[in-house]
Amino acid sequence: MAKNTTFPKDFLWGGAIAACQAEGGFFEDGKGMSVSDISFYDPHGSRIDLSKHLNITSDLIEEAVKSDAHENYPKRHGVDFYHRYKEDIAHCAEMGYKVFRFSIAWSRLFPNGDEAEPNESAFQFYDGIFDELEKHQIEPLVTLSHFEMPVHLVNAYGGWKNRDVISLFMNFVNAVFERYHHRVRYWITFNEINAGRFSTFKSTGVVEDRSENYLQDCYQAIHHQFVASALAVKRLKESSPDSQIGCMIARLTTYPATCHPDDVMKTALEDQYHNFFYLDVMVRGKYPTYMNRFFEENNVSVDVTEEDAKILRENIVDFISVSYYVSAIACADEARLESVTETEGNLTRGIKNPYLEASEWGWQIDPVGLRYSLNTIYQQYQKPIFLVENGLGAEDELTEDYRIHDTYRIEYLKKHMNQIKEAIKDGVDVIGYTPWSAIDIISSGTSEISKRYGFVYVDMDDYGNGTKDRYKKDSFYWYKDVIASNGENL
Ligand code: BGP
Repeated sequence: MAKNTTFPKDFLWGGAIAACQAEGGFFEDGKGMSVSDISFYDPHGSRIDLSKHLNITSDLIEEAVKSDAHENYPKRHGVDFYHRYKEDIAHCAEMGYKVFRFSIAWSRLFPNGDEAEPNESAFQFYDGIFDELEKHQIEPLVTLSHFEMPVHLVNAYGGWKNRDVISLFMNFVNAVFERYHHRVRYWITFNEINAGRFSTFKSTGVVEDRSENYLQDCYQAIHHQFVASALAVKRLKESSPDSQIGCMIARLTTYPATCHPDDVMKTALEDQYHNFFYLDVMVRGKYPTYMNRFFEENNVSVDVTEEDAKILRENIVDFISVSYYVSAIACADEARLESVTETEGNLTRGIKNPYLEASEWGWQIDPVGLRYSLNTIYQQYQKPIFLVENGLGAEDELTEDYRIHDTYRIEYLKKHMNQIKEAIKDGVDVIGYTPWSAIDIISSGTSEISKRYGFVYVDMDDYGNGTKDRYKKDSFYWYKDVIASNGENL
């Protein structure tokens, strides 16, 4: 390994997946249906307007729950990680991973979510993953909740807006910690907890056509997740005081459209409301005062009990994890702009930045934005930062000789890794990097596999047809070399 590298010598290089997008195994172990198993694939859907996927109605839920087909619900078959995890983890080991990020599906361990005891046979599957990681000396980085809430809790309880779900989630957390606390050094509680505002159904199970005051229900649900996250910190520290547990947000980086003070002010407020609010609660242990104005102006009144406030105060996280893909633009008065074109991004849509290229899905590619994002978070909290998602979704082509020349993905990752280096030189304590994704998996937003992110290609189409065989992409060999040089050979 190269000497005096910019990346710390114990930097946690790896890759990430999520149970709901990779496992499949929909009919195995008595797994229950999760909110992600409702996500549908629409062959005629737009790639740059995801509104249809975000507006989950009661009719849609009812139709999906009645159907046990998987062709139109691709997350039900995933990429068959359930049966191929040994091969997939061996590929991670071949790349030299130090860490592998994955989630444990709540609806596999507790099919309905309100059972008193976990589904023992589901543990066998996760035991196998931990054994395989141990065999290859790869650290597990486990996400407790990655859009895998049992859909029964949506229909019978109303999802996270119901305070009872906190204790039901803690039954799941207790069962997971009891079984695995001694095998895991790094935990994340909720994947992109700010998705509760922007991808609400997937993240909290709140359904708009069942809400009197939708925004109220969104923030009450997020509050219950804050409390559950803090209780998980408390519970983990009781059994493994040395384990590290982090929160996670999607870093929704926004720039002012112009230097007009109104645009700058709007950007600052959006940063507070959509990023720092969540970190303030989970890193500082209390609601920030700027949210009082936001809640008042939006007719929201979150019920925070004395007990809640005490739990939040006494159980803050050890590290901050973020996903970073894109940046966006905020403008207080679009009439001021010569041209306004909207574009898609992770969780939110925004105005197109004329200085940035975009992917085929409209996601604006902004490597410098990553350095900016890491600096702004670290300046606020001085907590270690784990970059647990970053990658380029793109159409890849499998050649006759089973190669995938994804030079565009290598370019994307190289530019972003260079900016992580810059942030480290700026004094930011970045502890690890798990690009999205270790292998091609089902898109969270559109349920396509065609939006490929992996270092390993999966031979499958958007309906789940194909051999599901794995093929190493050019980026697989490139990343292997990056890890071997601890980030010097970019
Ligand atoms: C984030 C999710 C990931 C991943 C990523 C990319 O919101 O945490 O699960 O999917 O988005 O989004 P997509 O798969 O829609 O391109």
